Amino acid sequence: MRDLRDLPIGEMLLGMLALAVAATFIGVFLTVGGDDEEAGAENGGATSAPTSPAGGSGVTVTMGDNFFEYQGQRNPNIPVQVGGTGVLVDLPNEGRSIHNMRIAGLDNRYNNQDDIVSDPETIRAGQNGNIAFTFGTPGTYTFRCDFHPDDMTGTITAQ
Ligand SMILES: [Cu+2]
Repeated sequence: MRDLRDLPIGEMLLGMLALAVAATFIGVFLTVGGDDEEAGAENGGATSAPTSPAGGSGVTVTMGDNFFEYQGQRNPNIPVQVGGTGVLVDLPNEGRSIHNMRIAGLDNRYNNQDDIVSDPETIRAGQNGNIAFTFGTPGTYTFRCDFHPDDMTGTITAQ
């Protein structure tokens, strides 16, 4: 090191190295800071401003890109009571994509007559939909988004 420092070219190289290291650190800090801000904004958007339910049982399931969210749980299980006057679920679409909810019904199969589909069937970005159902038989019923059937799923347990 000593020998290197004595040489003018060695000094220059060390100086450049120090500058490069400093620049890297500053760059990293700037990058990390930027990411944090973006992530915070996204999280705030997803969790804040709950939409007040229009009525019924007051259940709100938020739709994002691409997930269902209920009480902070993604692709949730939603417990409901068997029978009664039924359940009305509000479905605000807080994402940018179109979404919907389709409940498979008693046969646990999609795209047949006992399916229950959200109103409207296609809920656009920023739009509110809902879905109403009554389960007279205790059990676990699956639901999904028709547009993102692999990503957006969940279950309703009637008991
Ligand atoms: Cu979807």
